[in-house]
Amino acid sequence: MRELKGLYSALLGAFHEDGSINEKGLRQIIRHNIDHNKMDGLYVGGSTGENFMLSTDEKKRIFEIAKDEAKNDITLMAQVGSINLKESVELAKFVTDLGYDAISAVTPFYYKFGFEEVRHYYETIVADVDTRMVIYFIPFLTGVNISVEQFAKLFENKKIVGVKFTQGDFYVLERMRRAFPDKLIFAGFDEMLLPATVLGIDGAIGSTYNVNAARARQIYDLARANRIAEALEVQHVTNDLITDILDNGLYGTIKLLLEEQGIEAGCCRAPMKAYTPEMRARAKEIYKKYF
Ligand code: HMN
Repeated sequence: MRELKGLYSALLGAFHEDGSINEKGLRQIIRHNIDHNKMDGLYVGGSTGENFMLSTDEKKRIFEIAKDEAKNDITLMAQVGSINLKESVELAKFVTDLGYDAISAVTPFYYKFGFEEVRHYYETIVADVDTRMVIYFIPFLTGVNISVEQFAKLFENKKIVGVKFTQGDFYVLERMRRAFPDKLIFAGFDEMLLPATVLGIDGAIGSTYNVNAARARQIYDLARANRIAEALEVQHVTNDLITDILDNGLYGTIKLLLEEQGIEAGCCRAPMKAYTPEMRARAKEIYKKYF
């Protein structure tokens, strides 16, 4: 079984202007993450992949393309969560058959699901697949909170091996590390990679690693070697970059930065907005400033 620890790029979606999948661009982004960024893993079908705006068939196609392009060159984790539980179950089987190393699922969102419903959701997704599940915990987007005690209940299922922790409350992160030394904790906020690493995470999954992999690797390695002052210098530059990216439109700007490196990263999918000339010009400035 393949090691799941390490740094993952959350794979971007590449789309044509009409919203269809840009397969060539997607393959280039995948290769860039493997060959140039030297990432340990790819998180396919997450927020960064604009997954929640896609049909089931489109999600499957992206999972297929990623596996076909990556083969066994990198660890592959597939985000299969959806508030359509039947779809999640179908996707979990689909990616497991494709040979993905692990699955992940966002907490069910939109309706205010109670904990027993959340638990039933995870138990149902993993029931018939022989794989490992990483819970995708992102309360600021889903509105769903899970307490440390509730995580303990979810983790009773041995197939549920970890959590992608995308939350700014590091008291909770510390409590999670303390409570679950044998579970995998992945940090989800790139701007807090250094403090998360100090607290003992097992890896990190992020959108900006598609373009900022070298600095992320430095932060992660320096922090683990206890060279905190040096890691902080790199985190400062990284956060200047992330602030500029967020100001200009998160996923679009990352794609435009990839475009500057000759990668056909394509457009975002509506209802995300199309690029404006100003946004393109600003992305060029950001590229010059940081790369
Ligand atoms: C995913 O599901 O695609 C990623 O794992 C999400 C990841 O946690 C990113 N979060 C969101 O985009 C909501 C971060 O990398 C984030 O983009 C970054 O820290 C900038 O805020």
